[in-house]
Amino acid sequence: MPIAESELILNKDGSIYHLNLLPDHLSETIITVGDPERVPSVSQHFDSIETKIHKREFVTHVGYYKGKRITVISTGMGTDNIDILMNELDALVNVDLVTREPRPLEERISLRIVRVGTSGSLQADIPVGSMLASEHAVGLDSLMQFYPLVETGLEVEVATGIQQALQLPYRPYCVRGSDLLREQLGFDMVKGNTLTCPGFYGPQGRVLRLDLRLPTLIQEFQQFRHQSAEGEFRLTNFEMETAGYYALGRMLGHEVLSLNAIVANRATGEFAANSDQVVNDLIQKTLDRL
Ligand code: R1P
Ligand code: URA
Repeated sequence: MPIAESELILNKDGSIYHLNLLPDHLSETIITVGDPERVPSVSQHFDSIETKIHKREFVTHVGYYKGKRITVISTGMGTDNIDILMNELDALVNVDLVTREPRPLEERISLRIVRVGTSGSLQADIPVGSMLASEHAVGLDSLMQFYPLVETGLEVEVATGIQQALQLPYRPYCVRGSDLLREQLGFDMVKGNTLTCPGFYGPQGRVLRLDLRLPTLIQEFQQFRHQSAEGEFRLTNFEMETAGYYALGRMLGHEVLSLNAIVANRATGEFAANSDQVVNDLIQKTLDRL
């Protein structure tokens, strides 16, 4: 059955609705960033830029880095945007946009998607300036209320433990990212478990003028531990997209890794004076290892 025009929306030139891209614009390896202004910070390293396209917060540059074709796309902030990004990227490679039919299983393509983002450390021993590769992500957002994500026993245990510690009215979701990509790109980085939050302030325990429902939120996150045969699990850092990437990547069959430049430390109260440098170093390292 072809997918209806209202469900898979294409622009007049045949490109996909929000990303504004055609299948030819995608390389197998895609770098994603939150900030649209970070896209040129990546593509400035390219040998040549083939295409520049933008719509809303989705800015895309396609080019070559040391002979390898790379697509870099900005997503804006939050897992609601990651829902759009991942579904549209997948449709570009795994749906025939002319017949509107999903491709048969044997023709499905698995993309390699690497998020290069900023993040706040939760632990004093992960200082600003660190680079962190997310092994697991825990989603405090509501995206997975709408998809049948299958979690492992450990993932369910961790998510249930966090729900209890924070007295949350719902269970978060927990997903492991690509070990393959982490070993390739993040082998010398801090291995972390990332909390994906549906906001920057209250959901990450920041108090400006509003009190928090749970005043000890930050301490609960910092002190949370789960023991299993795989060892001790602790939460390491805050951001706003990784769990959405990992969950949708698992369900759609793509390899996904989140790399984090630690620009804030919530245990010590520091913000990196050289945050742009930290991000640029992470971009350079990622490009060189892809
Ligand atoms: C908040 O400042 C934003 O920074 C982090 C968070 O995930 C959120 O999107 O990532 P980016 O720097 O990639 O946007
Ligand atoms: N991004 C976040 O979401 N939180 C931080 O503390 C820093 C960057």
